[in-house]
Amino acid sequence: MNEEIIIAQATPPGEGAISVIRVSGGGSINILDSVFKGKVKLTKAATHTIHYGKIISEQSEVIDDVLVSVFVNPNSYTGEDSVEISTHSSTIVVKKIIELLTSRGARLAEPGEFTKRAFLNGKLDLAQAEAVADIINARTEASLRGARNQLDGILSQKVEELRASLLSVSSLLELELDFAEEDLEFLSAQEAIEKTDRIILEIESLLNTYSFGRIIREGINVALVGRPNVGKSSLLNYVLKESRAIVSEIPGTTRDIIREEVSIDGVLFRLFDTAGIRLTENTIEKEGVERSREAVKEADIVLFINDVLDGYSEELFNELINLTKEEKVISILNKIDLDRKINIETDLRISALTGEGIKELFELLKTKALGSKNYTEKSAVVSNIRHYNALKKAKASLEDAKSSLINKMTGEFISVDLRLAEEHLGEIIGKVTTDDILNNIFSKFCIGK
Ligand SMILES: Nc1nc2c(ncn2[C@@H]2O[C@H](COP(=O)(O)OP(=O)(O)OP(=O)(O)O)[C@@H](O)[C@H]2O)c(=O)[nH]1
Ligand SMILES: [Mg+2]
Repeated sequence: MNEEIIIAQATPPGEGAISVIRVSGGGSINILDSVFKGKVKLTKAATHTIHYGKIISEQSEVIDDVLVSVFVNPNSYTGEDSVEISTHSSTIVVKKIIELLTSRGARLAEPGEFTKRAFLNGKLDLAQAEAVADIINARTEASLRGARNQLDGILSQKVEELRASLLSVSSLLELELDFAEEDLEFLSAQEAIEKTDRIILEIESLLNTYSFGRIIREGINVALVGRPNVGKSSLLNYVLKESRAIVSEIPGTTRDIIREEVSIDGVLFRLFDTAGIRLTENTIEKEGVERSREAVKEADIVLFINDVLDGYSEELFNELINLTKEEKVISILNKIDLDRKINIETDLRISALTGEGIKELFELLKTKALGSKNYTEKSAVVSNIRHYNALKKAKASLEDAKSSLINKMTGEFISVDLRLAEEHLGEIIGKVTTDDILNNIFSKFCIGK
């Protein structure tokens, strides 16, 4: 148990109805008690009870009327004795209470330190601790659901299962090593290869969830590109249901990238309206066109917009597929309200004026983004690059182990690789960590979490 008492404001700074100050660590209830005047002594209070009282300064002044929630270890978020003080939301009140308690031995918490302690005290594993940050950052219902699953331990459970299967193979192999002289066979090489293969396949299917998981967690970047005047900004405005970008009949209206977010069926799409791509002598427009090209390179999906007036630009399409993968490009014919009979092949025909075809565009965006796979609420999904990399390393170690088995190498070789694979899996849930990994993860949290 960590005996240092940490303190931080858990609510955002600024004015509001209530601010919450969090204090955690052995002795935190005592130090609060020493400045608290209420009906009961907090040190005598049962866990999970709330107490009304006043916080009294060193000069015996009332700083504020507060409600104190008491959590007695191990039944708290951090697993330690903790209190949460709800004050009137005033920057001064919060500052004075924090100063008072730091003068009595608490110290300011680092970002994510409460959650880090929850992890170190075994309340959460590492993947679950990361899910806490994901919940805070979730912008859509789907990303919230994904983070919830991870906090509920669905990914962790899957990783534990993989580790357990791995352990069963390696312990049988170790036995094999121990009794090598006695000609006892606990696991035939063939069986070991099959078991290893099965684990590799399971890791692979977990790895395959990453593109889905990442998009659910982070959203997807969509660039709207095309020749000038084809209706890129009009499409952006239609989707946002507001007149966000300037639209005009003059080609070259948009110069800068306009970035807006929209959530479609719970998935976050980040739309980038860009300058129409053409040869131009105008330095400002030229810079805009350069930015359009950059946007194409960075996009997960490129909406290549053409219109019925100018027709399809084969030349620009070729330029785009030099900048990005062809499968990322969706070609669109806009302004079909002007000519419904026109004979031009594109993935979609729309009108940014009337909204025709926009529903189909959303559908296509969703399938393109998420793939056809539909992971259920209960399936383990990888959404974090750290987990993805650890799984990839585990898979590589298992493949090494497998080829050692095939090549009839001695047991030690195989055991080393199996142990490595197990460690890589352990990194995901924090069975194996380093200070670097922990600092990297928790420093991205906010203070007070
Ligand atoms: N009839 C019709 N007109 C459209 C449609 N979409 C856009 N327009 C018109 O086409 C013109 C150009 O539209 P913008 O949205 O500014 O085109 P853009 O692609 O953003 O143009 P730049 O920013 O100059 O590259 C405007 O006059 C729009 O009103 C459509 O679906 N149907
Ligand atoms: Mg525009």
